[in-house]
Amino acid sequence: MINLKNKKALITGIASDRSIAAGIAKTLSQNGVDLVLTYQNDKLKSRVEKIGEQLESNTKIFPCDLSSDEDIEHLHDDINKLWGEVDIIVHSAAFALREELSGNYLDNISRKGFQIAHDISSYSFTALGKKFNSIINDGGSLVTLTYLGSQRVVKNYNIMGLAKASLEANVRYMASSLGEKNIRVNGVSAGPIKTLAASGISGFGEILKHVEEKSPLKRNITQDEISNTVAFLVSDLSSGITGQIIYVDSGYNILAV
Ligand code: NAD
Ligand code: 0WE
Repeated sequence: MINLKNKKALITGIASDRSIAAGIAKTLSQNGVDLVLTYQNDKLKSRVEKIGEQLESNTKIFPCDLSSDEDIEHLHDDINKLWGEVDIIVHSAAFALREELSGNYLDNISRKGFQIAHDISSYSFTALGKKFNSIINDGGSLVTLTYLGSQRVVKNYNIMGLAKASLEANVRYMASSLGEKNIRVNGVSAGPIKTLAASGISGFGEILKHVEEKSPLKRNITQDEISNTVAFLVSDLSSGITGQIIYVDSGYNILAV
């Protein structure tokens, strides 16, 4: 059975109770995992604190803007003081300029926007692996969240598709890098789900409807289904799995026509 009791997890990417990372925090907490939750900026601090208070296990909250090496270093020092070790790192952050997430890819892309998307959505996972490497325990597990737009052209996903392709390659290279220490690295490719990152995306409602009509399971996925897969990936049940992208998408990715 799944046993995560007294494991220590760092969870990034909570912005609301709908966040995929908030669901992961709830599930890991229910399985006896001690948590550090991070928030991106002061605007999100109280929200993340409130989510932390509602959890069942020991939870600490620290700031971390993942675009800042200084913030990541401070977070490392905070966690090193608190625990001196960590078993689980969940990376659940992505960002691209809003104006580059719609319309024609080549019309709207810029050098700066390209860099920002790759920096926040892919390099930040590398940065966490690099900074925390020396305090991740034997048997540790890193997980990130990705989307099918890395593999196929999804209308309006645009630059985020390239950033997710980079993130998925990152999963493989980080798995190779950390494998000799018995630390595993995997990605969960989630189907569309209504979160802040999805709000205001033009056509998102149609994407949800399309998956409901066409996917093998004929429905959309839930926050809990993502969390349960992450719980599996950070537990010993998945001890032989590393460098993989696991689809939690009602089977949508297998379809052609
Ligand atoms: P969300 O808006 O709740 O979470 C996105 C998080 O990214 C926020 O907490 C935000 O604070 C964080 N973030 C952005 N820039 C940051 C920075 N500079 N420093 C620190 N944190 C930063 O939305 P979500 O849907 O829960 O997204 C989480 C992950 O899941 C993302 O990687 C997203 O690409 C991925 N994903 C989402 C969906 C979906 O349909 N919602 C599907 C597949 C994958
Ligand atoms: O990865 C994502 C979205 C990530 C995202 C969202 C935003 C909105 C606010 C990155 N950057 C920003 N920047 C903002 O200013 N998803 C998988 C959800 C998503 O976004 C889409 C999708 C899907 C699915 C955008 C277009 C088409 C489909």
